[in-house]
Amino acid sequence: MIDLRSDTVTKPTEEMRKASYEAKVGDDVYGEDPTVTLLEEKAAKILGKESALFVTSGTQGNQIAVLTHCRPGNEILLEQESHIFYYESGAVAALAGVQTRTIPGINGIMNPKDVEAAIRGEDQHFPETGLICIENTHNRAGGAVVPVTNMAEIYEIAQHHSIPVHVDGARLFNAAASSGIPIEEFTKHCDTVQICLSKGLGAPVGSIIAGPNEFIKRARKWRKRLGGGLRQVGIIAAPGLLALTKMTERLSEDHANAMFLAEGLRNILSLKIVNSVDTNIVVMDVAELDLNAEQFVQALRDKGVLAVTFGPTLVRLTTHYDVNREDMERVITSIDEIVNARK
Ligand code: TLP
Repeated sequence: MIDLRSDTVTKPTEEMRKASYEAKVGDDVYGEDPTVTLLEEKAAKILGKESALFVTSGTQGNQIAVLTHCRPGNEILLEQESHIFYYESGAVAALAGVQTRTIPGINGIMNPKDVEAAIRGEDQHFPETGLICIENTHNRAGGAVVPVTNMAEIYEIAQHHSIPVHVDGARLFNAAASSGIPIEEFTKHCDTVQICLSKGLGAPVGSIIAGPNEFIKRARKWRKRLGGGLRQVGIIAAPGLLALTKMTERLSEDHANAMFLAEGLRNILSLKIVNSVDTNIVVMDVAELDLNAEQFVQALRDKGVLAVTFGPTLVRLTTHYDVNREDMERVITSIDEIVNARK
């Protein structure tokens, strides 16, 4: 099977498995796990923030950020297709007790004017705007890169209104690799950021949230409340360290594979690539084939390729460390066969 469902499917490398085996560990709730401490220190430095916290998943990291920034009854502003809104099972409502105000973006990019217009005033009828979230790269916009300039404009507005900004940077290293701009140029335009170690970077588990010392201290308490205080966590932090230090440089290979795949698919008439393919995600529309996305995904599965539906007629293909150029060629051939069989 060629698994293009997500970059979350990558298996840890031999080096990661060995690092887990050899990791120095201790009880991290006592602050005694040297490996996770090293990972948190390194991550804070790379992300240009005072402190960082290891969490179990991107969802947990985003939720801890919302819980730490907001109070129940707050309103948070976020792009209408953002992961926090679309894919986190309503957690911001269920856990933090905040309501969402969504802003339609173009390619995942919110117009700073729309963000400013959505910030609430003093009227007693209004909820307080507690947080602005930006997602970069933007998953449902097909891995689109949100430009540093857009983040800077939104951050300036947020600071003017004393509202914090959180970046869901599950794939922020992809944004940095694609644009050739260092990651700290992105992260300097937010208060807090969440990055995933277990997507394109290949670690088996884990995310990082980074921000000011005082924020991370409170976030640590929220992590504990959620049952995320872990003990000999060095076992899983050790692969995370390798992900952070050794895997970021190679993300451009995934981007090149996605571009190659998109090019091949563009040559197939009656298929439409609907995203800009900035990074490792290709989204195609199969409407013209008279198939819905589910039927197309099943047809692909029958040919040994795994993909996910992304809308009634949209299918997402994601490249990652465990697939190569040859796999891309096979996927193009398989899709070509499915399309030809419909003629
Ligand atoms: N995204 C997953 C699914 O949940 C949709 C995927 O396959 O793309 N932020 C963004 C932008 C994400 O894309 C994801 C995962 C998360 C947060 C959550 O990360 P995890 O899965 O570690 O909770």
